[in-house]
Amino acid sequence: MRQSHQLPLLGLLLFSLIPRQQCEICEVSKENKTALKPLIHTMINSNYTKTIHAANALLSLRLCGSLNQSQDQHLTEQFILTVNSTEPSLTSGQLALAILALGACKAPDGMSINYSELVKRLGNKYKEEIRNMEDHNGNPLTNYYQLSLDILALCLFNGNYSITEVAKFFNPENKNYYFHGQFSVDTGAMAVLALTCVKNKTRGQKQIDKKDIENINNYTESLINKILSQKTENGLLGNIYSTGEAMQALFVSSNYYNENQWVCEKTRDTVLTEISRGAFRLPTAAAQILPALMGKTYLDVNKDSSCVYGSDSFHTSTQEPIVSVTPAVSPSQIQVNYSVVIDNRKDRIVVSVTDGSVFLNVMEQAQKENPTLFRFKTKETAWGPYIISVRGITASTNDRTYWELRSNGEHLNQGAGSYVVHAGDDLEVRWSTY
Ligand code: CBY
Repeated sequence: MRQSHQLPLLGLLLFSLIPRQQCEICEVSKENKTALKPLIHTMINSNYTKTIHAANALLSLRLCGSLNQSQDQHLTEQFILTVNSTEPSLTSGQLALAILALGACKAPDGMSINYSELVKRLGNKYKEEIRNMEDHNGNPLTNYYQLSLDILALCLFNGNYSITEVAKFFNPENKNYYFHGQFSVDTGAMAVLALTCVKNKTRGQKQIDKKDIENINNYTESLINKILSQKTENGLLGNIYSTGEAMQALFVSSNYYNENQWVCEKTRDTVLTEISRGAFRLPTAAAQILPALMGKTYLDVNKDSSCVYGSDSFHTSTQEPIVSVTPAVSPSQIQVNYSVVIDNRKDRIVVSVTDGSVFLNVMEQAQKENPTLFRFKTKETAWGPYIISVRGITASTNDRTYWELRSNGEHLNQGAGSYVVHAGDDLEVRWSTY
């Protein structure tokens, strides 16, 4: 055999001997990319109740190169204005997400973003989270998902944080990773991304305590195992809404698990089926699943790398809406049971709502019929309305209390504004601790 023929073979042999890559991905093939169009369409054409709730979508769209240049210019410009005017009232995680979105790639021409100021403010918000944990029995102002976002943004944008503190707080046994004793895959995934960034950054730095690095390595491994232990038969990680970020976590830590522990393609194909069933109609849901399907992770955020721009096929609202077919006949009424449960007391009402109503509509109807028993208040979030209080009893992160949504005895995976009720459902809001 001539040498020129041997070279490719030798290359192949060497390649097969290389240990598993740091980043193992299974992005959607070129031919299947059209399956992702509804996600992009949802993110671009949604009406966000507040611009800050578009942070996740902007991050995702910019990271995946799904905008054209003028869309990027327009959306980023609007977003900068919002961040600057609302910054004091943002939670730490909201500001972290905003920084990630703005710095996903190089800012459009003519826009100056004062990253160091934003990052300094994020550092302060992160400190307030830690202070709250010290004062309130280890409970942060928000939650560990947001603390992980904070660390991720501080790490990627050269902010201040203590590695020793990270190594102390992000122990997988910490109660903040669990709701009702169940490991939160969303939270664990975000923590893996944050810890991976921190670990990557310590490479080559001599003054770092070896013990901290060892802990961070062990914690990452344990978090990955916990995420994989929540794999369902059809390949989802946790539930459909945690799967995207869990995939990102698995992409960046493939040296912590074996090939036989996770078949990425199976997860991806289940997600693609769920897209066609309309599971990602909320822009935030779409935003959190898209990067993984495009083979991207939040660790790819880089304010100095040029943005990639796609075609402008999603520019106008002339695009067909994804579903929403208006029925010719007026919708029929259905009856559902609705209860407010506080400890052993249960107040029940039967209400009639139009077919296709969501949980929130049922609560509104009950409130109308009996405000004394069924009055409630909501707060807008990136996932839609969150029930903060019922009958004057208000959820509290310091006490780890909240109003849990249940249907037919089961904990719901969707919020009050999304869960479509069925005739005869036994709906419940239950005063719970997590
Ligand atoms: N984002 C956050 O701060 C939220 C982090 C998150 C882990 C989030 C899920 C995951 C994500 N990807 O964004 C989260 N939920 C948290 C932390 C919480 C707690 C909020 C209080 C706190 N400590 O900050 C709490 C109270 C445990 C909680 N979620 C409650 C609920 C229920 C809300 C009910 C209500 N009162 O309105 C509900 C509906 C569960 C229930 N049956 O009661 C709920 N969460 C759900 C369903 C969800 C998923 C939403 C899915 C959907 N399609 O709507 C979720 C994605 C999410 C948002 N919660 Co919480 C988890 C999932 O199912 N995979 C950062 C910020 C900047 O945006």
